[in-house]
Amino acid sequence: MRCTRQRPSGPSSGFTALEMSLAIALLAIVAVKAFGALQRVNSATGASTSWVVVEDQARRVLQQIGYAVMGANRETLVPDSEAPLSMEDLTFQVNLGIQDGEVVWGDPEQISLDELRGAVFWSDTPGAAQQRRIVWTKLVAPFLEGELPNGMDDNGNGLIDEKGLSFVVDRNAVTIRLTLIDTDKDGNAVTQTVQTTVTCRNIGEPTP
Ligand SMILES: [Ca+2]
Ligand SMILES: [Ca+2]
Repeated sequence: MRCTRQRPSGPSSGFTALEMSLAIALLAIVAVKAFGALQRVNSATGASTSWVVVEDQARRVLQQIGYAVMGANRETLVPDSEAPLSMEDLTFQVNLGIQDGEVVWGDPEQISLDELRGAVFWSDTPGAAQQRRIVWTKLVAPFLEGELPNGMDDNGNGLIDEKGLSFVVDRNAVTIRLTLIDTDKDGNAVTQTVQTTVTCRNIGEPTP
């Protein structure tokens, strides 16, 4: 008796060309959707990261400026413009401690805005040959958030055309405003504005 092997038939006989085409098409659709979702997640993560970096830097720089101004002698603040005028540079001397019953004042220090570079600098002995200069940030916006260079107070804070860093002195208090701006990886602007008012702790004439 001769046995012959027959090819199985029915659903278990494997994929047909049509089924294979459908499967490939479905896989392609799933892959496209997954890639799109991944791109959206990456984009959101990038924007979030940029925002966090700018916010952290704005708060850190504001704190650095605040600490410096708190240690300054009110009488040494130059200039000392009051609202609606503001200034973007501040020169001062800080209290270094007591020696022989006398307050010892440090050399003049300056916090200044380099508008072209969008940078805030701290420096000591401004104008001297051996001046130290340290960059605190390079993300300063040309003007405070919401402000335009038009001779008007666009953002309603009582100041006219204030820059991305501004100081306003009111008796012993100094209000510091700062707007940082950067772009995320998609080219969208990321802006953070912070503000604080600190009081100069030291009143009185510095040592000449
Ligand atoms: Ca304003
Ligand atoms: Ca304006």
